[in-house]
Amino acid sequence: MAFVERVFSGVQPTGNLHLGNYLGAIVNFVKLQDTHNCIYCVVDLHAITQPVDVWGGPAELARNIREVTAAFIAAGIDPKKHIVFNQSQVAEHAELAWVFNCVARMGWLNRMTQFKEKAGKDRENASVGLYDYPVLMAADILLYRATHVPVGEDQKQHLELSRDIAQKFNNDFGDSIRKHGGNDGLFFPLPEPLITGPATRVMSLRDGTKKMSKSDASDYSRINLTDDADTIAQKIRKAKTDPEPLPTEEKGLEPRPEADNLVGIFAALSGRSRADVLREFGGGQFSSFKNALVELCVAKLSPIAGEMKRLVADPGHIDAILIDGADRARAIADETMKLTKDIVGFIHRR
Ligand code: AQP
Repeated sequence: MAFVERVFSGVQPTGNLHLGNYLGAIVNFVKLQDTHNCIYCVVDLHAITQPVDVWGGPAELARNIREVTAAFIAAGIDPKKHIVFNQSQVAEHAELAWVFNCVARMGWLNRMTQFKEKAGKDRENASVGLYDYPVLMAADILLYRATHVPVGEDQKQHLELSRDIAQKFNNDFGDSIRKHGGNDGLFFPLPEPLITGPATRVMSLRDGTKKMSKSDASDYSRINLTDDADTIAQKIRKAKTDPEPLPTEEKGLEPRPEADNLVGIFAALSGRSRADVLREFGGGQFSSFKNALVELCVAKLSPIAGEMKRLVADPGHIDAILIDGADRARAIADETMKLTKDIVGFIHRR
């Protein structure tokens, strides 16, 4: 029996929400609302896996949770038709993560490149939560038995781990799953990553070989969703390029990561292909292309920034949206958790 299609994805409230988060994830969240039931989560339990100075402490965390929620809504996510909530309000995320901790293997987690990058050289000092991050992510998705997960390219490996965990759980408990009437011995679906669009990996404006990232020390490396028009213009004008004119064909972008990145951003924001963008700007200087990119970025992002500002000015309204979303998410999560307990053999109140 096939699983009912359901979309789940999350964004961490760690500040500096940027164009990469928007083009790699949020734009696709918005599109999927037309075809799927969607659950979009502000993953605050993930945020605290980093040192406190990275996520900013309690007041900053609450502010960032509301800001990500505002970005979802300002970008076009409808919290009435779909579900928008913050992770820590649904305790089953942590509960299922514990079960999955006992399914996932150390060897699988040891291969996760994000942990290696984020822990850096001082691995002994990284939190256990940072190491366990991908297991919690598997729980986030599978708690809703989600079948599709829109993410940026950097999350591909974690999605593969979620599939491995789902598969091992289904294998380990196959007989019990059948006994409890589950889907021909399949309880959890193997979630599919949706890594789509021309900007699945937006790069830093200062270094075309590095991902645009919230935690980059230089604010000039990224365009934040809250940047005003002047700041966007300054950042794009200062963005690193090379001395050559833009190529006329896509192939010419291959050895030029900064040019490729800017053309990719233009393509994604305008809904055109890279080839089409190069047909218009190829052979020309970066300065005129950058002027057009500034205009496009400001036209697309300013209304979102304005709406975010309006929404965060009313925290009570945002909190009510999150509480309502959490109530609806919990109803689904509770059902999955009860069935999981039956399958594993835990005694519980029905
Ligand atoms: N540069 C990017 N290009 C395309 N997609 C991106 N995403 C992140 N950066 C890019 C996608 O945005 C979604 C939310 O990301 P996240 O908040 O969960 O965390 P992250 O991937 O750790 O984001 P950052 O900005 O890169 O933060 P730091 O600096 O902490 O590493 C995800 O779908 C992600 O793929």
